[in-house]
Amino acid sequence: IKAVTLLICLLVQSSLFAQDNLSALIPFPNKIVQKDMQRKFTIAEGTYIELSSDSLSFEAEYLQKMLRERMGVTLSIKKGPAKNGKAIKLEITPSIKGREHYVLNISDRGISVTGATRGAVFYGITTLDQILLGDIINTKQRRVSALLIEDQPRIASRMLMLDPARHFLPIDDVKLFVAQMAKYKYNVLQLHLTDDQGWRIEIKKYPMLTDIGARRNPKGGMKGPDNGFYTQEQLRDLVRYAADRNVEIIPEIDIPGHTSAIIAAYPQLGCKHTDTLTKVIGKNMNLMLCASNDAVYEMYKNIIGELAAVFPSKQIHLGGDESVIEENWAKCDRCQSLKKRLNYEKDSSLMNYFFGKMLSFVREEGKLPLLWCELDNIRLPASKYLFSYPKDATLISWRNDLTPKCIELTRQSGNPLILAPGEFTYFDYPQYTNDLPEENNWGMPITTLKKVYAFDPGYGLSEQDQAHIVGVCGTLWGEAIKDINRAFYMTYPRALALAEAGWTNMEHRSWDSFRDRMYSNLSYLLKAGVSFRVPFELAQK
Ligand code: TNX
Repeated sequence: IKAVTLLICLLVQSSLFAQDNLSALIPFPNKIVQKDMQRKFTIAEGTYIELSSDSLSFEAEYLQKMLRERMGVTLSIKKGPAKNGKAIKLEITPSIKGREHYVLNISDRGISVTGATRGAVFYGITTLDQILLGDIINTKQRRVSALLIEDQPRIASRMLMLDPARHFLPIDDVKLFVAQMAKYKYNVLQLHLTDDQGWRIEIKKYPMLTDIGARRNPKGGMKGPDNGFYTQEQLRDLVRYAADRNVEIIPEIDIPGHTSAIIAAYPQLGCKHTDTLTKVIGKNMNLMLCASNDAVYEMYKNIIGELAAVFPSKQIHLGGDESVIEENWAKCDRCQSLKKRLNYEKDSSLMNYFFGKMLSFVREEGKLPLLWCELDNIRLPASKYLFSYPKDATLISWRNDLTPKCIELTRQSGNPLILAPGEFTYFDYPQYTNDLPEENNWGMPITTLKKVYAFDPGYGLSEQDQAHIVGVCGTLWGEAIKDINRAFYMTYPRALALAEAGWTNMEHRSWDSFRDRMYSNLSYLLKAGVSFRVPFELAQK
């Protein structure tokens, strides 16, 4: 039924809307200099892909494959200047300012894609890909209309978050996810590697973390969806795969809450530990690492060391969300004496002690910390007894009601902020009434496609007041995500809307235009085997 409805939807839409060289561009570019559309570059037998240096060979092959799929031609790849000028040139031009700023120039004599980095050149290619996707008739005739695009993003970090901790996703599925997000110019994947339901990264010094912690269902061997982990080798390979597509992987190991899996493997790390604990992995345990236990710090120092060696990202995400202090630290004798010794009034102030240590391990590895903007529910104004974020931490906001507070907190403190407000960017929220066959974590809230598109990462603040907002993140918690099809279904098409919210300046954004540009992208996703929710409601109106 879904497929038939989709086809009808696509047919109706494609007859209603123009198919031209701008009609599939998502995110929409920030600067387009439209040229005479009658002038066209024809891709013929002798046309080849020319690259300025070997460092662009991945991009050249990516372009070659893309042209083969779109136009049925296989162009050869050469280094150095094109003899007859009939080339698609890829070039690194250091003088272009901006790491992701690309210039795509299509004239009747050739095409050039330039930028200061490989990532920028890659983005020029993804834009060209969408030009061909939209301009059906010219593409069929192997022609591309003249056009000049000089484009760069509004927001530096355009992120999606995957949660293979709750349900394991095999590494090849994570790669598929990365390949798709890269097409829409997302540049960071936050990988939530540890939680109550699973420990998903091999740590060589502590094999029990995965022997026990990666098995939510102790009967299932290491087979998914509940069991499984990534070897460091697999993760290194993933990092390279993503880097080729200008995607950085930021690993998250969530502490001090969300730690049932590690505590199941090493019960002595928790505040309350009983013999029954060892085999139970899963939420509702409300367990926390014990702030007063030196073994916790020793172990995490080593874990962070191994993590830092696998992921070249400058940042390590240490979580910090949803700690149940009352049930853990407040009831733990050793924590209470530590609190007295430190002269703290509140149990929550132990967070300062806990993260003081954990963040120093991150810094020792030459990395910067990332934390959920939630510790102690950021009850403002911060007093010395509450947790205060160190200057080098980037924060990521999540709960709807906390986002304005987080913006204000970071505006004052100067900490960089990534926005992931639930009502705009949580992709585990339903997309439309009753569209979730599986149990949903959240119940009430619904994040429609239109709502995501309405997201303004500047929150309507003055340019100065939003200067510290460095990222947006589409967050997909995994409690109800049993496999990659489900992950895609919840992510798309909402991720298209968020991609544009993160990349395109407000003055170039329009819902009507986005909606029209979305349809050809849905047909692309269908062909690529990427599941998505059909936004029936848009066609019905
Ligand atoms: C809260 S949002 C969480 C996640 C859960 C989610 C849904 C956030 C920082 N933490 O651990 O997956 O609720 O249950």
